[in-house]
Amino acid sequence: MTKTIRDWLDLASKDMKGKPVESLNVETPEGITLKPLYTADDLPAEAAGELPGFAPYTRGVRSTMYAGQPWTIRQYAGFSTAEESNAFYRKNLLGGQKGLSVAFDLATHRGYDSDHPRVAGDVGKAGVAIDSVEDMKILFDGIPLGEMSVSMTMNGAIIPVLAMFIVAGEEQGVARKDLTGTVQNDILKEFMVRNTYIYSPEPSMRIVADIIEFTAEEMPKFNSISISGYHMQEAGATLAQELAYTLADGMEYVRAAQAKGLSVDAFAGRLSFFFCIGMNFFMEAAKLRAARQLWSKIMTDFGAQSERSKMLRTHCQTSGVSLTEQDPYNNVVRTAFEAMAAVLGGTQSLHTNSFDEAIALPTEFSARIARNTQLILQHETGITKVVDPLGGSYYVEALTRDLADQAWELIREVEALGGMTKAVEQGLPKMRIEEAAARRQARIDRGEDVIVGVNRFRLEDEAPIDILNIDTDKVRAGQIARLKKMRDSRDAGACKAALKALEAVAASGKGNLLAAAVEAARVRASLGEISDAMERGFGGRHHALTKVISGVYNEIYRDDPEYRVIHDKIAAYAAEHGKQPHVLVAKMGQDGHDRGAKVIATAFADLGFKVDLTDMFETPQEVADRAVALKVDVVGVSSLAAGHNRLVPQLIGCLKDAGRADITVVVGGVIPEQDYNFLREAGVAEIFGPGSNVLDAANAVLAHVAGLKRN
Ligand code: 2CP
Repeated sequence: MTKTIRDWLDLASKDMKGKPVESLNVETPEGITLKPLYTADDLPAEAAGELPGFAPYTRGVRSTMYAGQPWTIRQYAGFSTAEESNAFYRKNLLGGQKGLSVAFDLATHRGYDSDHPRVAGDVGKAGVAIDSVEDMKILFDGIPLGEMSVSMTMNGAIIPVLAMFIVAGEEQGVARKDLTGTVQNDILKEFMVRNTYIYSPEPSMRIVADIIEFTAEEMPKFNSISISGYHMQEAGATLAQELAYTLADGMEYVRAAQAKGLSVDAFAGRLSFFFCIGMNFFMEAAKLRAARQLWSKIMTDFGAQSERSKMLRTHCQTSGVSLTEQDPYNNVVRTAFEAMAAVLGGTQSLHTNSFDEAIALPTEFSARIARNTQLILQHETGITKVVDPLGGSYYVEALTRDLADQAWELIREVEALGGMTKAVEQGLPKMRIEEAAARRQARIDRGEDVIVGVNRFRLEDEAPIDILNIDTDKVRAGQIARLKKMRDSRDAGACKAALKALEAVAASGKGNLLAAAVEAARVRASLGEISDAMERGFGGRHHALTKVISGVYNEIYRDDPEYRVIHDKIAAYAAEHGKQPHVLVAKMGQDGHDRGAKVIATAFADLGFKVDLTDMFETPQEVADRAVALKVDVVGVSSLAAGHNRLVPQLIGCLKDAGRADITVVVGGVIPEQDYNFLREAGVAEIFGPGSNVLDAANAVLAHVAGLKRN
C-alpha cells in the first residue's frame, strides 16, 4: 500500500523515541527552515514544466548544457612578472585548461605603477605586475587573443588595463571585434566588500557604463562585466545576501547603461556573473538555479526582448574562506565538493582553488591538483552527460524557490532605498554582510559550525607544507627598469597630449573614457599615468569611512561562560586602570580584504576593548603615527595578501623610532607557519593564523596589555 507523509511522521516519531520530529528542522543563516524530509508536496508547481534553454533558465541557459559542451575550466592565476605568468599560462593550457583568467597584483588593481612608493611590498605578489602595453604584450606572447578567451579580474584600474589589452590585441593583429573574454568591472561590490576602488562611487559608475557602451559598440564577443557575488560570500554574506546583492548590483548596471542611451538588448547579452561556491552543497546548486530564474524575471521587467538578454551566464569559484590552514590536504576534498555543486548548479566556467591558498599563493603542484579536480569531474564522473541532474529533486526545487524568495525580499529592500548605489552609500549591504560574518565566526568559535581539522578533529602536530614565495624586490626592480626604458623611448609629446585628452573626458563627463585611454595606452602612457589623469579629471581618489559595528558578539555569546570570563577580566582591567585596553586594528599596503579586521574589531569591542580601525591601504608609518596619537596599547595587523613580512617589521621600526616600542604588535590573517619565527624575531607578540579562535585571541592580547606576557 502506498505510504503517506502521515505514515512517515508516525514512523519518524517512533524512531525519535518521543522527541518531536520538528526538532530535526534546521534554521539556516539565510532564514530558511530545512526539514529532514522533502516530498512531492514540496515541489513548486512551476518546476514541473521547466526545460533548459528556455526562460526562466532555472535548468540552464543552453538546451544541451554540458552534454553539448562542458563548462570552461578557467583557472585564475598570475604572479610575479609578465614573463613568468605567460610561461605558467602556456603550461596550463597544455595541461587541459580551456580559458585564461588573469590575476593582477594589488599595485595594478589600485592604479599604481610598480615604482610608486606606496606599493613597494605589493609588486608581483598576489598577481602579475602590469605597468604598460609592453607588459601586456609579454603576458599574452604566443597566446592568440582572437582564439583564447581571456578573463581579467580588474575593477579599480579597469580603464587602463582594458585599454592595454585592446592595444596588445591590435599589435598581435587581432581586431577589437574578435577579442573574446570578460572583465570584472564590478565596482559596486568593491565599495561593499573587496575595496579595490580608486575613485568615488559616481565616477566609478561612469567607468562601468563607458565600458559597457564601448564593448557593446566595438567588441561584440566580449563580456563587459562580471557581476560578482564571490567576494560577498568570502566577506561573510549568507547565500541569500550574496544572491540578492549581486542581482541588485546587476540591476544598477543595467540602469547605468540605459542612462547612456543604450537599449537593454544592445548590451544585456554580454553581462555576465560570478558566484562563490562554498560547502553548503545543495544550497549552492540551488543558488545558481535561483539566480537564473530571478535574473530572467528582472530582465523581462527591464523590457528585454532578446532571449539572450535574459540569460544569467556565470563563472564560479570554489570558496577561499572554506579552506583551512590546518590539515590543508582536506582542502582538496572541500574544493572537489564545491566544484561539483557549481557544476550541478549549471555554471558556465569554473575556477577550483588550490589546497594551499589559505596559507600562500599556489605552487605548481597544488595548481595542478586544482585543475585536475575539474578534469576528473569532466572526464571521469559522467556528470556532463545529463542536463541539470538535480532538476525535479523535491529538496533542490524547494530550496531554489525558498532562496529566490529570500533574495527577492532583500532586492526589494535595496530597491526601496533607491537602488544599489544609494544602498551602498548608506552602508546597508555592507553592514548586513559584516553582521552575518560576525555571526558565522561566533558559530565557528562555539563549535556550532564544524570545520574538520580546525574546531574539531584537530591534529596534534602538523608538518608545514611547501609554499611559493615571490621576491617582490626583484620583480619591482625589473618593472622599474622596463618602465624607465619605455618612458625614455616613447614620444613624450604624444603621450602627454593623449593623457590631457583623457583628463578632459574625465572632467567634462562627455565622451568615452575607454576610447580615450586606448589612445593613451597606444602611445605608451603607463597604467599609473592613465589612472592619475582620470584622478585629476574626477577630482581625487576615494577615501572610505571605516566603522566598527558592535553588539553581535554580545548577543550571540550572552550565555556563554567562557565569553563571560574574558568579558569580566577585561572589565576588571578597565576598572583597575581607569581605562579600557585599547587596540588599533590596522590594514596596511594595498590588501583590501577587511573581513578579518572587521570581525576582530567587532568581537573585541563587544568584549570590552576600546577598538579603533585604521583606514584601508595605510603605510606602516601612517599606522604608527595613528597608534601613537591614539595612545593605544596594541596594534593588531590584519594581513591577507602576503605583505606581512615586509610591512610588519617596518611598522615595529616606526613605533620604535617614535619612542613607543612598548606598544604590542600582534598579527592575524593568512600567515604561513614558515613566517612565524621571522615575525617573532622582528618583535611580533602574537600571531593568529586562519582558524584562530576569537576568544583565545582576546585572552592572549589582554595578557600582553596586562603585562602578564612579555612582548
Ligand atoms: C556553451 N556554448 C554552447 C554550449 N555551451 N553552445 C552550444 N551548446 C552548448 N551546450 C557556447 C556559448 O554560448 C559561448 O558562445 C561559448 O560556447 C563559450 O561558452 P560560455 O558558456 O559562454 O563560456 P565562457 O566563454 O567560458 O564564458 C563564461 C562567462 C564569462 C561566465 C560568460 O563571463 C567568463 O569567462 N567569466 C570568467 C570570469 C573570471 O574568470 N573571473 C575570475 C575571477 P557565445 O559567447 O557566442 O554565446 S577571479 C576571482 C578572485 C577571487 C577575484 O575576483 O579577486
